[in-house]
Amino acid sequence: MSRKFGLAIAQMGPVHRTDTRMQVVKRLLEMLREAKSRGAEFVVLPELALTTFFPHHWMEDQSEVDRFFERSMPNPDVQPLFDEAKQLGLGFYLGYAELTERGEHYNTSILIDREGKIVGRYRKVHLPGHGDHKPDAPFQLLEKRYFLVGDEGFKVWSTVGTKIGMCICNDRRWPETFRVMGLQSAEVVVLGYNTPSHNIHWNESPHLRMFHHQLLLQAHAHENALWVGAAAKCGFEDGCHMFGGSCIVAPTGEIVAQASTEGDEVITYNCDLSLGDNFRKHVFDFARHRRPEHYRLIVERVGAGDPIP
Ligand code: CDT
Repeated sequence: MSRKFGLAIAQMGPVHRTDTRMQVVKRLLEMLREAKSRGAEFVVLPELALTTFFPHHWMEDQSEVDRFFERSMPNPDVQPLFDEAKQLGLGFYLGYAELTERGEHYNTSILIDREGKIVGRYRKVHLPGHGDHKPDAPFQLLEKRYFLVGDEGFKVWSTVGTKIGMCICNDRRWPETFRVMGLQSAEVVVLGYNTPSHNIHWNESPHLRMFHHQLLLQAHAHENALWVGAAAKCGFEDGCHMFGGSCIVAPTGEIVAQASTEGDEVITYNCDLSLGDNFRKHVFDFARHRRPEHYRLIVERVGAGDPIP
């Protein structure tokens, strides 16, 4: 029997350095309303949705860095988002920079139920890029400088009528991210991302960047028999072009909805949560077919080493 879940992705065009949180939230409110009018029950917003993707720039003054972080959530700037979503009966995923009471900095996402309550938090585990200054690069990727590695792992929550897990951007490139959530019976995994169209390390065609994004999401969705919803922040932002390609991927591995612009754009799909059942019962029945005794190296080694004898 089919089980329907109205999933929406609210892709964002660029945020400008001079934009206030209130201006950004106004854009998000419009997209929440559009998502609702198209039958959505849950909306995915991007990574670091409230600000520019500031790790593209080197900053030495910590107070300048901290201006991109939220000290509490919800806070007065973001409260209208929580109020409107509750009013519309929508759950949502929001990515933002979190500064804790203990002064720790994380790249964080939260899961909000249809009553406007925060039910889950995820702190990004795979921080891409570098921590050192690369003044000659056209832009930088300083997540290792500005954020700590997330300390709460990959979790799955029973909420908004499904079992839903979260990750953030670079996490989508790692099979472990999705398998850990697949092993917690996730039916949906949602994420936000900011991905530059250009590679600062070697010459790579922009089309390959999009190809890898899609290839990985499609593979992880299928091999874990779950739905994936991915929301970009994209376009030219603060001197860096980031690709769009926000999408919804079915457990079959098919992209069923995809954004066509690099601006604010809502895409929706009425997902059948039971679509993964056949895969879970047969080809990807983990309990019957997985052989963890042969996967020990995955947790025993971090980097690649010599072949085992
Ligand atoms: N935000 C983020 O994690 N971006 C990285 C850029 C890496 S460049 C391939 C990403 O994996 O999309």
